[in-house]
Parts: sequence; C-alpha cells; structure tokens
Amino acid sequence: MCLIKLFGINRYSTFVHHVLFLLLLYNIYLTLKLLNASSLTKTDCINEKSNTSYFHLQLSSGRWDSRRMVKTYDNVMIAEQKQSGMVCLATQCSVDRLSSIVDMAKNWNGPISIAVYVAGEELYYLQDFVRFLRRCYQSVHQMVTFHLALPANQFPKSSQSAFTTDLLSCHHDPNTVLSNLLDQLPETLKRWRIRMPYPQNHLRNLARYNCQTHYSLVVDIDIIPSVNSAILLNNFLSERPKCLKCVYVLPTYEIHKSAAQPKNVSELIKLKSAGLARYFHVEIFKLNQMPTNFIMFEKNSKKYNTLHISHKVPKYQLYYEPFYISLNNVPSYDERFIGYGYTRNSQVYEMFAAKYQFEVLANIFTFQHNFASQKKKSNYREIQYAENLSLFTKFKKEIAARYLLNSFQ
Ligand SMILES: *[C@@H]1O[C@H](CO)[C@@H](O)[C@H](O)[C@H]1NC(C)=O
Ligand SMILES: *[C@@H]1O[C@H](CO)[C@@H](O)[C@H](O)[C@H]1NC(C)=O
Ligand SMILES: CC(=O)N[C@H]1CO[C@H](CO)[C@@H](O)[C@@H]1O
Repeated sequence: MCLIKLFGINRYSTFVHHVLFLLLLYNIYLTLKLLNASSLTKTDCINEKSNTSYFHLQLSSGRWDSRRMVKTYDNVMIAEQKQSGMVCLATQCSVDRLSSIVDMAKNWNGPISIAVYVAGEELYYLQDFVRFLRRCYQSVHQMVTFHLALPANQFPKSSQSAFTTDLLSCHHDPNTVLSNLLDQLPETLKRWRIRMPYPQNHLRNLARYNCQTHYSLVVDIDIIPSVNSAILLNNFLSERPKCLKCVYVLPTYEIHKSAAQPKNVSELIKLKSAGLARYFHVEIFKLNQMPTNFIMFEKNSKKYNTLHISHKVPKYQLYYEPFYISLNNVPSYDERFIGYGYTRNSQVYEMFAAKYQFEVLANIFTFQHNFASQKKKSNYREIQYAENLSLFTKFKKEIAARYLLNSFQ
C-alpha cells in the first residue's frame, strides 16, 4: 500500500512538473505578447497625441443658447493659479484678436476669464495658439481661463489639434504666430468671417458668469487696464462697505500707437497734452463716454495719488457705454443683439433703469492702444447697426414695462 502510495505521489509530482513547465511556456508567451502590445500602445499614443484636442472639450456636449445659434463650453483650459482676490476681468474676442490677451494679462495681474468665438477649422489653430501663449507667457499660463462659443452654422467637425507650435521660439511676436496660423484657414471660412454676425453679448455673458470672484470687470479684448489694476482694486474693494447697487467706472482713453503705454494718470495726462492720448471714441461716437467726465477724473486723480472714488455719474445719457466693475447681480447682456450696435449700451441702459449708481474711480483707467477712426468702420458694421436699431426701440419699451417707468430716455 505504502509503495503504491509512494509511486502514486511520484507520478503525481511528475504530472505537476509537466503542468508547471507548460505554465512557464505560457507565461513566456504572454510576456512576449504583452511586450509586443506595449510597443503598439506606444505608437498609438503618438498618433493619438496628434489627433486629440488640447482643450478639455467634447463637441457633442456643451450648452446651447435659447435660439440654438451658439453653443458654449466652459473652462476648456483652466488657469494654473486658482482665481482669488475680489475681482476678475471678463473679456471676449474672435480668434484673430486673441493676441491682445498678452498685454491685458500683464497689466491686469489677476484672474481673467475669456470667451473666444471660434468657427469651423479655427478651433484647430486656436488650440495651437493657446498652447504657444501658455508656454511663452507666464501671466497667460497662470491667470487666464478659456471658454468657447461655437456657431451652429460653422460648427467644427473635430476638436483635434496638431501641436504645430511646440517647437516655435518664444521670441516670435504673438501677432505674427497667430496670423501665420490663420492664413492656413480654408478660403470659404475666411470669407465667412468677414461678415459673420459676432454674438458679442453671448460671449460677454459666458466670460462674466465664469468669473469666480465677487466682482467682475467686463471689457472688450482691446481695452487694456492700467498697470496692476487687479491688485489695486483688491485693496480698494475689500475696504468698501457692501453696496449692492454701486458700480465703479474705469475711464477709457485711446493711446496713439506710437506712444508707450502710460504707467499712471500723470503719464496719461502728459500724453494727452502731446496729442498722443484722447478720450475713448471721442472722434467716432462722443456720446459713448461723455457722462464719465474725464476732466473731473484727471483733476481728482492728481489730488490724491491713490485709488479712490473720484465722483458719481450724475445722470444717464442715452448711448453711454462705460467699462465698469460690478457684482454679478447686474442685468445680463441681451443675447438678441448680435453683431454690431446696441450690445453693450442696451445693458447699461437697463442698469440705469434698475437704479444702479455709477461711480468713477480715480488713479486707475483703461485704454485702447490705437486711435479709433471713422474711416475704419466698415460698411457691413453700419448695416448690422441699422438692423439692430429697431430691436433697441423695442428693448426700451420692454425695460420701461419691466421697471415700471412711465417714460425713460
Ligand atoms: C488623424 O485622424 C485623421 C482622421 O480623423 C486621419 O486621417 C489621420 O491619419 C490621423 N493622423 C494620425 C497621425 O494618426
Ligand atoms: C508716474 O510714473 C512715472 C514713471 O514711472 C513716475 O516717474 C512718476 O513718479 C509717477 N507719478 C505718480 C504720480 O505716481
Ligand atoms: C433684431 C435684429 O434685427 N437683430 C439683428 C442685428 O444685426 C445682426 C447683424 O446684421 C442681425 O443678424 C440681427 O438679426
């Protein structure tokens, strides 16, 4: 019995050896297979990289506006630094104007929320450009968070990006980098862009509602704040008593292209005396800024050297369009206004109807680094303007009804 048992065990162990050997062979086979597979994965990754989007973006999601004309995406690229402080700058542009973000971020020196309007193949080049900006400009990388708005009738087919700017030296001028990228757009899209009705108010809302701070300053992309504005405003706003209906105006100037950026109001006034600075839109549309009272702003800025309230705007004038800091409780921008005309001033109109108090700040300002001229206003803009005039008339009646006003301007 014992022998048989022993024999049995022996046979059993030989069997185990065979199995182990087979397992070993199988293991080697699997390892080889795995190695092979991993080298495959590697090449897949390379292909994948050149075929994925740089933005956090899934075209099939997103949020439509009420007319399904524009689809928006929040936070496709988030600033490295968490939004902090009292105030965020909210701005918007079409892809071709994005270079201005460099000067804006440098001067503002605080959180920025930007909404970019991007059509068709532009999405491809926009991603490469944002990649360039984030690699080459610390302030963009640290402080700018991007959102997108896409037109339904020129919707991109894919969100892939090519990573073509990765080897470009940072010495290249961002304007040149961008225009070289956009030169490659298909001709049909280039032609479409010239006349596209730009949904400014959708973009302003998108940028503003993505600000994480209590206050926001909504400006157009070419309106640059004076040096360290966010930092100065943090001090000012944190010391202000809570006021739900106070908004703070930053006066806006035009600075001639040939002049260097003014660092403070005394430099600004010097430029003005030399004919190199003037009030914003003074040539093309004076009513746009007049109630701000620039003379008073300049006088009060000289008086004390710190950021303070210069004066209140005494009363509304039709077409007043200041850039101002407010809480998020202000009326949103009416998205029925598309293209040029009545986009920003319809919102300001409602602010006055709702009895917001505009107060002009001293020792802080905004500027466009260019003299605006009448000639540059193009024909198609005039047409959009006229079309929207009839809507503005209707809008005014609605506002009168909403705020129970018998008559308003
Ligand atoms: C990227 O995707 C396109 C189709 O979407 C394909 O034609 C192309 O070969 C892909 N490129 C790479 C490098 O895989
Ligand atoms: C304005 O800036 C200039 C140049 O930086 C400086 O010399 C001047 O003292 C400043 N003026 C005021 C009032 O801060
Ligand atoms: C209501 C209205 O007329 N809106 C128009 C404003 O202008 C743009 C551009 O011409 C038109 O597309 C809108 O329909």
